[in-house]
Amino acid sequence: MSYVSETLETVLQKNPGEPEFHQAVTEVLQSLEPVLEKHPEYEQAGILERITEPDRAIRFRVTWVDDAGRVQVNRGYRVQFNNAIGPYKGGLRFRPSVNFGILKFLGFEQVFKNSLTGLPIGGGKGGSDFDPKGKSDREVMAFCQSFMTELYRHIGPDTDVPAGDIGVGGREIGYLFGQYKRLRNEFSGVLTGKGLPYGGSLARTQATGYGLLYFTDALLKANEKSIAGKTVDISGAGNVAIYAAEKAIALGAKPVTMSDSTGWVHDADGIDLKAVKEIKEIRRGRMSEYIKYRPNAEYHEGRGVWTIPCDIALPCATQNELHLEDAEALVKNGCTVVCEGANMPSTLEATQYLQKNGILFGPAKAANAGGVATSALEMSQNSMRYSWTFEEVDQKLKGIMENIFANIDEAAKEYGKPRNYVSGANIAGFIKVANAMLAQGAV
Ligand code: NDP
Ligand code: 2IT
Repeated sequence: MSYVSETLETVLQKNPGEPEFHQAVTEVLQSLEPVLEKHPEYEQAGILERITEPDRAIRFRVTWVDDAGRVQVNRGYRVQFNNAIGPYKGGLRFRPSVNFGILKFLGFEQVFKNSLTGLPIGGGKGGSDFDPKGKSDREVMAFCQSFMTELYRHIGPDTDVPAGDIGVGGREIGYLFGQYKRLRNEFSGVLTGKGLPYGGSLARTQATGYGLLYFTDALLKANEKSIAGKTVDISGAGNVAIYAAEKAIALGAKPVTMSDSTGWVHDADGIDLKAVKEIKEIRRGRMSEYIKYRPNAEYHEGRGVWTIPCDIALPCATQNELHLEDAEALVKNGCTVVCEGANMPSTLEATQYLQKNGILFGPAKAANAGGVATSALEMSQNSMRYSWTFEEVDQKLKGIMENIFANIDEAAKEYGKPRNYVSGANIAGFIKVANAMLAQGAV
């Protein structure tokens, strides 16, 4: 049995009941066969066993009081996966479905994603099963303060720098930062995604979505295609989806779908982003309200975005939201490009089907790295006690995304898998971290 197969078997055995973690590790390790064959020193140093085991995983109780005066209890987590190339870095997710398996998959993916950015950041992820939906601002604040009252002892600007993810946006980061500052009596860049008046970076809000489009543009250009004039299916209606749609429109494409966890809209005339921002960013409402703004659009309960014919599909909601039958529908309807804005939105079967059918497939850890890359730029600005203009940050982001595409394209070719950007991303992301681990000895 090969080193890869042996390690994979052990990982699956040692981490029962964590299907998302199994899925992420399976995909990455399978891509690494040719690298491990060429570099036996990685096996000697136990790199695969180490890189699949988090450095540290913390779980704690979060107690807070709701508006009715009742004491509530949630679980808080932080998975510090790997800090070979920089402090742990990665978002916090607040969603009832959060558990160790999901955070381990996200933390594991983050290690390779952060490596691909070319910036000095390790990988981590955290969060809680707390649901911000339907909570008052005061309840969200009470929760965030209690969450940080435990988390603060494990993080720091040179140790671990959390940020947002599903359910964690500017409001939550503000409350978390305020409590950290109070507990440590320290004003530092311990979180990213901060508000502009207190150390946030211009363009961080837009970065994941914009970055996804810069990446997609680079991928299309390398394959003699362009974005202008294309029809785009987008899923989700959160931070990533909204700014993906905004940049797609700016580049001359037409997004025709968006969704939330209740339902989805199809607007054949092109999504009205002003309406979506008002519903989601200002009122924290539901996509069902979209048809009040656009009576000609359709709203459907459930899932169904991928049934709408498109040229480019951008899944931007959550893991495993694009199934095999969705992949089949996309191919049948003439879609030629899928780039992942969410983390691991395509199942393994869907990914394989899309690749086998000639779809240009941009995997999450490369395509959505613009968010964390801009978080790293926020850390740089905080360290310098300085801020760059929107244009400066946006230009750097664009350069980073173009570089990521060039590097994964190159790695895919070097290891005999041209245009297999899944392999390219896994290989290029892995090599930098593995070499840093080799250099630092058996730690
Ligand atoms: P938001 O909370 O801003 O938005 C999430 C969107 O996805 C909402 O529309 C939400 O619907 C929908 N959604 C969430 N879970 C589900 C589900 N189980 N089924 C259907 N729809 C769902 O999060 P983000 O936009 O920040 O994150 C979206 C994805 O992008 C995640 O996979 C995240 O890990 C990834 N990502 C985020 C980055 C960032 O910088 N924010 C960076 C890189 C990746 P509803 O309103 O009903 O909850
Ligand atoms: O999945 C991700 O890359 C994020 N949620 C962003 C992490 C960050 O530290 O900005």
